[in-house]
Amino acid sequence: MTTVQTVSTQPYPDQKPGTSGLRKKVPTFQQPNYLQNFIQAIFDSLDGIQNQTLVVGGDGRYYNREAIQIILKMAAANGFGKVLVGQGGILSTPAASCVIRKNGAFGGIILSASHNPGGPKEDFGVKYNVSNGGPAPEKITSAIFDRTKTITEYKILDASDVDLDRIGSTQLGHTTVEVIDCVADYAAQMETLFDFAAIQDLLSSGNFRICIDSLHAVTGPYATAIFERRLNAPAGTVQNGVPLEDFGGGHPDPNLVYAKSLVDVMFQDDGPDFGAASDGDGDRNMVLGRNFFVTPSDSLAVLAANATLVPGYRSGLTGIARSMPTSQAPDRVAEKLGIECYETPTGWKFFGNLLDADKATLCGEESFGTGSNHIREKDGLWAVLFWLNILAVKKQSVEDIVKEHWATYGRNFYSRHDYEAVASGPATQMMETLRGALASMPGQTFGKYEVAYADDFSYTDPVDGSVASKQGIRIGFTDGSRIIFRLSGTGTEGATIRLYVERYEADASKHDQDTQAALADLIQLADEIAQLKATTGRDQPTVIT
Ligand code: VG1
Ligand code: CO
Repeated sequence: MTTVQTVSTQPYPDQKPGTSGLRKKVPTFQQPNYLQNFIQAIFDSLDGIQNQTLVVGGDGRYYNREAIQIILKMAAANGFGKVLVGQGGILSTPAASCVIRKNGAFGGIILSASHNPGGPKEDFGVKYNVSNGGPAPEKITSAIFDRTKTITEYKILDASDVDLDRIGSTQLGHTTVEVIDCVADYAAQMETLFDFAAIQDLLSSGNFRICIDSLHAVTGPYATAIFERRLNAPAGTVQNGVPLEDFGGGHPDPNLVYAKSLVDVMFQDDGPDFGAASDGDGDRNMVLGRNFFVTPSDSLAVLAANATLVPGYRSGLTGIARSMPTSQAPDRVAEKLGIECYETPTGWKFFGNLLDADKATLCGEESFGTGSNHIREKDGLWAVLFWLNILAVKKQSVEDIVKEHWATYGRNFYSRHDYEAVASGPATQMMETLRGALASMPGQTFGKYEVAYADDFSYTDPVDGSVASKQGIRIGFTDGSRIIFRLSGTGTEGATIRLYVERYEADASKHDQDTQAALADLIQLADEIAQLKATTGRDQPTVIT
């Protein structure tokens, strides 16, 4: 017998979703009813869930399985007709988006804190995706937050746990729970977009080696199935391919600092020709050539410029979209192609309307996120396959492709500096002080730089007219250079300040400079303007990319 229990509860004040869902330390989520409150708040904020289908899965981090059992029983008690859950509780973020779309689901709950570390004392997260497969827009996340502040009870089925490891259906009350292969739908979709035969030829040609690093996070099973099994890459191509609850103690964040295991393989003279890493939930990618790092902003620009070489994009792009702090390299490609390049706030949720309205085909963020209209999330392995498809057609090295791109379009030198886990008070104060100084900045000169505009970025969605304000402080100079300051909306400890710096260089003879050297005066200027070092008490950023 299974009965619906109605349990009384009290609101928690801190359940406001950030850039991508609610992220907190595991012990916070383990407080009595903490997860239950948030899940019930999600269900209460949605209209018409009765008999609908819900998709559930996560990146396999610590607390994933316990959370899924709770969510399944709550989904059943709240009247969903069917719940699709990835085997072992696993679904990468892009795979979840794919499964939601393919099955016409009402929405999905993805359990992940993405690039944040996992483990009993580390991070956990919950995000809700809507029926287009994409992150819930702000209208919904605000409604969820409002609901968490007034919640008094939640509903849960009194039933035994579902076996998450066995593929097949079970009944939870009136709800069918179907455990599905977590890779199949996703891998099948990739085959429709890319020329697998050409990539397979490249990988078996004997003179092209790749290394895929899953950083012990969710892409392990996906990468192994796609690269080693379908594309016949040698066993061992995927390293750190077994998802671990604590990601082996590392940050599952594909950048030059945290993906050191990949960097070590790629930055040597006889290293592989192509390398890539992905993050905790599989939506990010870092692409490397031998001894060569591809900036995510450049990666988006290169994919856009070469899109018609790839079957899924043969007929061209309707437009490109990038987040505001992403470099303007994609804008140059859009200009040449005669298409629009949209500039949105940070966070994938802002791309959803543009993709649904077919205003953009490719989207990207400087934070190693790239994706397209095939789903409504960024997609790490999709970007890797896109690169491999281009490499299979062009038969050039990664480095040559990027350098040729710079020679054609000019180079946008670009870097992001993160000051992680700094004190919240001073960081917020720093942003306030900057905000106060913006009005007087235009026209001022700093060394050779003259300020053309200075504002706090505000975005009006061209499809539904919704407005997002206070999305990052931008100081733009007359030569097109930019300095941007934002506070992260995904951290769980203190504040994280992000500084983004960009400078355009048309002269190809200057494209080989080291990025930090090429940006040194702007970085120095950013410190003078914002007093970053004084505010944070640090003389170095935590991470430079
Ligand atoms: C960061 C990135 C942003 C990305 C977000 C979620 O947000 O900057 O571009 O969309 O993480 O990505 P923030 O607010 O910390 O700067 V993921 O891969 O964590 O879902
Ligand atoms: Co992620």
